[in-house]
Amino acid sequence: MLARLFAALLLLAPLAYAEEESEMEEELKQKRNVILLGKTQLLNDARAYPKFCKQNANRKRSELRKEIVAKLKQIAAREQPKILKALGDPEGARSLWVVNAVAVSLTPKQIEQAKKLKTVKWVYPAGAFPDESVKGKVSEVLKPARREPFSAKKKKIPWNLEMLHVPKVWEELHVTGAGVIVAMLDAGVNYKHQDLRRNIWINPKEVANNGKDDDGNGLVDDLYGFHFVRWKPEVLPGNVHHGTFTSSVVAGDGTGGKVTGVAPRARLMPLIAWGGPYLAARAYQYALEQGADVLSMSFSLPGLGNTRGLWRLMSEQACCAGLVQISGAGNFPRAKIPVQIRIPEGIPCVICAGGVTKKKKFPRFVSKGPVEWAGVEFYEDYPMPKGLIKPDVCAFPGPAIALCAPGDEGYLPDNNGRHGNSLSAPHVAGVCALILSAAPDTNVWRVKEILEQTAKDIPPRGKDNETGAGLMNAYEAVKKALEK
Ligand SMILES: [Ca+2]
Ligand SMILES: [Ca+2]
Ligand SMILES: [Ca+2]
Repeated sequence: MLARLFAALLLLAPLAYAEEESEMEEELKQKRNVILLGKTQLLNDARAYPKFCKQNANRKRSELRKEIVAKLKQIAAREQPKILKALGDPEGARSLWVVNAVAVSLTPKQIEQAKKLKTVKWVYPAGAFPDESVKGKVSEVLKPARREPFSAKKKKIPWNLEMLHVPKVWEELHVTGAGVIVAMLDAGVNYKHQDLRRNIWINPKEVANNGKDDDGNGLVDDLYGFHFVRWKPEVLPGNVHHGTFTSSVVAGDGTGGKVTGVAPRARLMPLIAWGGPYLAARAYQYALEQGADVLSMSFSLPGLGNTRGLWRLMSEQACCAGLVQISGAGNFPRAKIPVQIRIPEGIPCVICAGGVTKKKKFPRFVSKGPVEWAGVEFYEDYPMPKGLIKPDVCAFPGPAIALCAPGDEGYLPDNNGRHGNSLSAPHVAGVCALILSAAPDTNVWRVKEILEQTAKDIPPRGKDNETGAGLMNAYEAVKKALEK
C-alpha cells in the first residue's frame, strides 16, 4: 500500500490522494462487529467441561458461582488489555468475561491483524451492539410483596402440571420454588399480571427510576432485569407475549384462580437480548452476577457455523459457575437432521426440552435429534451418524397449556391453540427451580442427570432422539435431589 502510494504521488499526486481517501472511507464503511476470543479460557476444549464436572462433583453450586465468576473475570482482566494494545486500542471496545473476549467494531484489515495475534484464539461475528447512552424507566415500580406459603387449595390445577406430578411436590414435599431465581431470556414479561407480579425478581440494591446506577453494576435503574437490545430497564413486552406465556409456565402463582406455574414461589428475572452472541453474553453475565439459578431460553438459532462453538463455550463456562440452562428443542421438522435442534438447545450441557402430546405421542411439529458437533472449531465431537442424542427430557409443548392472558389478569381459554417447544422449556425450567429450591447446592450437571434418571421412558426404549430420556417426573426428581 505504501509503495503504491509513493509511486502514485510521483506521477499523479492529486488523483492518488483521492483514491487513497475513498479506499479508507470504503474500509471504514466495511467495519464489522466482531468478538475476539482470547487465547486463555477456563475451558479450552471439548473435554474440559466433563473433566471440570468430575473434578468438582462434590463442590457446592453456591461456592462455584463465587469462585468461577471471579476466575472468569480475572482471566479477562489479564489478557484483554494485551489484545487491545496490539490493535492500537480501537475505539468502543467492550469487554466480556463469561467468555474471555473483546467485542469491537473493526475494519477488514484490522480483523486480519487480530487473527494473527497470539492472544486471539478465534474471531467470531458479534451481532448488534447497543447504544449504551440511552436511559429509560420502568412503568410500574412493584413493592416487594409479602408472600404466604403457597397453597393450591381452591385453585384449578391444569392437566400438564398433574401429568408431570408437580402438585405432589407442592403438597407432599412442600417445595414450591422459594429461594430460586429463574432468568427468562425472552421477549419481555408482563410483570403487571396478577399471577406474576408477586414473583418478579426485584434488584435489591437498585433504586427505581432515579437515573442512577445505584448498585454499580453498570446498568441504570435495572429494577427487574434488563432490555439489553434497547438498553433500557423496561422489560414489559410489546405486542409479542411470548415471554409472558413462558413465564406463566415457570411461576404463574394462581392468584386469579388457576395455577399455571410449575414453581409458584420462584422468582422471575426478565432479560431481553436478541441480536447475536454479544447481547446474549451480556444477559448471561447479568444472570450470573445477579444471582439467577436457572436460565430459561425459548429460542432456537440456525446456521451459526463455527459460532456455535462460542455459544457452547459460553454455556459450558456458565454451567461451571452454577447456572442451569434450558432451551426448547424447537419446531423445525422440515429441516434436515442433524440441524433440527439448533443453538442453544443443541449444546451438550444445555438441557434440551422436547415435547409430547397429552397422550404421550410425538407431535409432528417438533424437532428431532441428533445434533452434530464435528466440524465446529475447537470441538469436533459427536460425529454423525450417531451424533449427540437430543432432546434430553420431555414436557408438553401444547396446545391447551394453561397460560396467563396477555392483559393484567385472567388466562387464555383452556383449549387455546398455542403450541411449540417454547412451552416445553419453561416446564423444565420450573422443575429445575423445584429441584434447586429443595437442594440449592446441587450442581448444574447433576440437575440434568437427576431429570434424566427420573424421567419416564417413552418408546423406543432408552434415551432417544424424539423424546430424550422421557417425560419428566417432578416428584421423583425432587425426591432424588433431596437424597443423601
Ligand atoms: Ca444498576
Ligand atoms: Ca437507580
Ligand atoms: Ca425412549
